Amino acid sequence: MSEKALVLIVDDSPTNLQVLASCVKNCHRIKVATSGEQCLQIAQASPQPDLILLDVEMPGMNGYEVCEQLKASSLTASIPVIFVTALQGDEDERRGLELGAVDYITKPIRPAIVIARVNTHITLKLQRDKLNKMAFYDQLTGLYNRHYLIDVATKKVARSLRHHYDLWVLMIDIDHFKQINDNYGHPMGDDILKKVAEVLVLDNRTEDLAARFGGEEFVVMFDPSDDSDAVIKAQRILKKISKLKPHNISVTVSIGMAKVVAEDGNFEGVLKRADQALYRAKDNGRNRLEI
Ligand code: GH3
Ligand code: MG
Ligand code: MG
Ligand code: MG
Ligand code: MG
Repeated sequence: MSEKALVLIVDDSPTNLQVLASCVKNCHRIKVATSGEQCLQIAQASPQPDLILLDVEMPGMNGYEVCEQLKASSLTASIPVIFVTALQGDEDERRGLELGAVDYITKPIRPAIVIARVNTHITLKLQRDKLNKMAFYDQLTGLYNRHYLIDVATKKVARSLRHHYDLWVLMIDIDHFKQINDNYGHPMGDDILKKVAEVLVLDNRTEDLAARFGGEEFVVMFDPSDDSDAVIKAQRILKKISKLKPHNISVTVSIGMAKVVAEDGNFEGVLKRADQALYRAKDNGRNRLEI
């Protein structure tokens, strides 16, 4: 059996809605929509459905148009769609599958088959979600991982160079973290990594990026209104972390910061300069920032 999920059932006929709902509702939570337009609205809102059962023939937008729009938006593209329709022709089915639907069920429906197919696709969807989460996020801190950072940061740097707006990179490294591990144990070290990560997340605006670069090193990227705004943000992070005192342990970080310039060429270039600045911050006494 698949896990309990949220299924959106879309059909203009109340009778069809009822029949489909009675199939699915024992296994899953359901939402219903009576038009294509309503389906798009519900699909975008949180919590998003894990699967959509979609009628084809409806007044207003038909199911094919709805499916096309769902697949065109990054917000809804990963929601599996199963057409449930009276259209029996090969051509109709081919069209539905080509538009990105995972399955095509014809009416009159056979409840046991509907449930089996729904469960199969929900299992696959939830597995895919889990894999995506593992691919993008650091398990310990919940921040983006290095792999995702490099992917997104590369694009961010290219965009900032093309459109000539400022983009800053902070390389943040916990001071004497090895001693913290040695003195208080690795599990305590892990907890401190989480607490430091929380500060970075809370300080961020939604468009900023915070990632765990590795071990006890973090990268933050953001586009401030001006250079002093960038320094203020870095100082604020320094101060917030030094005031944390998790478990009454004194924890500080050093920050190296760099603004993307054309000579950097790419993310690797600007990251190298942020890393050099970090070395200076360490050399100059730690718990400080250098540009
Ligand atoms: P510095 O101020 O020069 O940065 O000193 P440091 O001790 O922080 O630097 P160093 O690079 O020598 O040590 C980093 C330590 O971070 C060593 C490693 O055991 C620890 N570390 C890396 N990843 C983790 C982790 O996931 N959990 C814990 N608890 N420790 C980690
Ligand atoms: Mg219909
Ligand atoms: Mg380090
Ligand atoms: Mg080190
Ligand atoms: Mg360190």
